[in-house]
Amino acid sequence: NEVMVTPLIRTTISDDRGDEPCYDGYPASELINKGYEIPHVVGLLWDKRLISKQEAEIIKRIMMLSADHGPCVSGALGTIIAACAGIGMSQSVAAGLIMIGPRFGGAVTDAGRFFKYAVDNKMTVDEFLTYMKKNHGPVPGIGHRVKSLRNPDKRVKELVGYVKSLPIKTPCLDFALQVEQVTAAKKDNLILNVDGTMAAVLVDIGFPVDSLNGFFILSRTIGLIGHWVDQKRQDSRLIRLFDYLVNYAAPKRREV
Ligand code: Q5B
Repeated sequence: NEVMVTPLIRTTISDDRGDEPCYDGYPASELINKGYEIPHVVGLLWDKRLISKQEAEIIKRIMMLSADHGPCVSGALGTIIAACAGIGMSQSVAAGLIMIGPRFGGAVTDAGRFFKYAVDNKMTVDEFLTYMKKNHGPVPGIGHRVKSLRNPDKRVKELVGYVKSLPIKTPCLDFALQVEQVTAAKKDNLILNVDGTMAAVLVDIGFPVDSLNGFFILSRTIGLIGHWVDQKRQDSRLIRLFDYLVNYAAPKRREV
């Protein structure tokens, strides 16, 4: 007797029931043997689309440029502190990943969403900035703690230069660069940052807005794993902040 069961979940991206996984219908071994690369797998699993060679090259460059940004950024610091506390790899990497949010690394989705909104609605830069100020606050994808007009972000210049050398239309990137002209003139660290650049480029090559933070998360995971292995290799010891790094603003000890 056949028993009919209502499926618990529905998937539309992959199938593991044969002798190997198929990503959006493409067997993994065929992808490997026909010269496809990791960005193609990203395209299939995140956007159900076998992306072109040109798009794959753009994604590869985005991943390489954003894989790590040193030990001082929120994500790496979270992973390093956890590693030094003796925490295992997956939890330490998760501690770093949890830092990815609206201010650090996780502004890609919203940057893409809002740049696209502006382009779709044919907004001028001034209209866009007024709209953002009134409705949402700081523009995602704009601003950096240490990079500025005086200390430009080479990653951004590199990606913009490469994408602009290709025969593709880049309305979001063009708009984001126009926004930067206005914001950076007001304050010199309000440049188009790595999140904003990735976002604009990825929207221009058709990736869905909701997938965009995934590009930072995926790439930066490479770096976070590196930081964990690095601390482990050095047999690093527990980190405890020195008192002089803290502004103790709590009331002095008093009687109850
Ligand atoms: N203001 C990133 O801010 C940062 C403004 C703005 C209008 C803005 C800030 C921000 C949007 C989120 C974003 C991704 C927090 C950054 C990344 C990866 C990384 C990291 C690394 C890597 C820096 C001071 C004054 C205030 C603000 C105004 C600032 N941003 N106004 N639009 N976007 N950006 N995040 O310098 O009048 O004084 O009150 O939130 O895109 O995460 O390497 O570090 O690879 O790991 O700390 O590159 O820009 O200054 O926040 O104190 O603001 O500027 O309103 O104005 P800051 P804040 P006022 S890339």
